[in-house]
Amino acid sequence: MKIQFNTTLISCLLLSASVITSSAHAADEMFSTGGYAREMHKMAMMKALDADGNHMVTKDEFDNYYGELFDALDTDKDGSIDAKEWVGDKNDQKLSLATGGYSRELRTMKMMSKIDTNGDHKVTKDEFIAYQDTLFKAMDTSGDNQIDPQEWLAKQTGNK
Ligand SMILES: [Ca+2]
Ligand SMILES: [Ca+2]
Ligand SMILES: [Ca+2]
Repeated sequence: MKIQFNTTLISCLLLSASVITSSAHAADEMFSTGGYAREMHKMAMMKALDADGNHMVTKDEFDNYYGELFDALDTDKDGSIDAKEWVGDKNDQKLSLATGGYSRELRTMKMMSKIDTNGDHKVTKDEFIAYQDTLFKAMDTSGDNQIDPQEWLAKQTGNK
């Protein structure tokens, strides 16, 4: 009986360890392109999201920013971003809300397919916000619902 209990306990521990490992792996390898992660983790992007300029990005600031970014990408305002809207004009991909580097790395088909979770070649606001929500949680390593500069610059979400 005692042995069985220990075995159960060990398999529980192993299971939780593998869950942690696979989510870290997901964040690192599957979550974004390396170029996207590199541009996202720059201070200039933190400044773009930190609306009140207090050097912390709260969940509200994050959500507001990505709500506005979605609206900027959904140029025909039909509630979803199709491939044409996503990529934009090749010669003018810069979003006024973001840095040029970030705009360029976001507006790739590779990033679109990562965010288009049901694969219908349209990114709805729900898909967009769900992706950003996962990103926020990955960046907020302390779990206090805001991202400080140290967390922002951390090399964790594929930022190699
Ligand atoms: Ca702030
Ligand atoms: Ca649209
Ligand atoms: Ca979709």
